Amino acid sequence: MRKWILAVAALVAVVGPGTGAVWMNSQPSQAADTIVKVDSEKFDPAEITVAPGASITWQNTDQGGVHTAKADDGSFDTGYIDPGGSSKPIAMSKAGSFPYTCELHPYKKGTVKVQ
Ligand SMILES: [Cu+2]
Repeated sequence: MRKWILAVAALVAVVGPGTGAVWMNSQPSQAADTIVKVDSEKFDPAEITVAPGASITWQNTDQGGVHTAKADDGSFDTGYIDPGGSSKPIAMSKAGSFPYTCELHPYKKGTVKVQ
């Protein structure tokens, strides 16, 4: 009985880490999904850095209002994001620093850095 338990423990020890590695290797695309939260007062995080080609999704955590994320230079615009909803993933293809605001609440400022 004790031998049997030891055999199972050894098997778990061998298989466990390997399984973890396989799981990690099967998730490479997840790293490209970056989420910025937006509510009535701020973008969170207000400044974010992503690699060229990565996508950002804005998530409206404000249950009471519509918000947007619109680049000052017009390079991206989420359009209206419903309360509790999310924008489409927006691909950041061009390198640079892109300040943006909420079209409806221009005092909210954020920056996307692509590098
Ligand atoms: Cu807003």
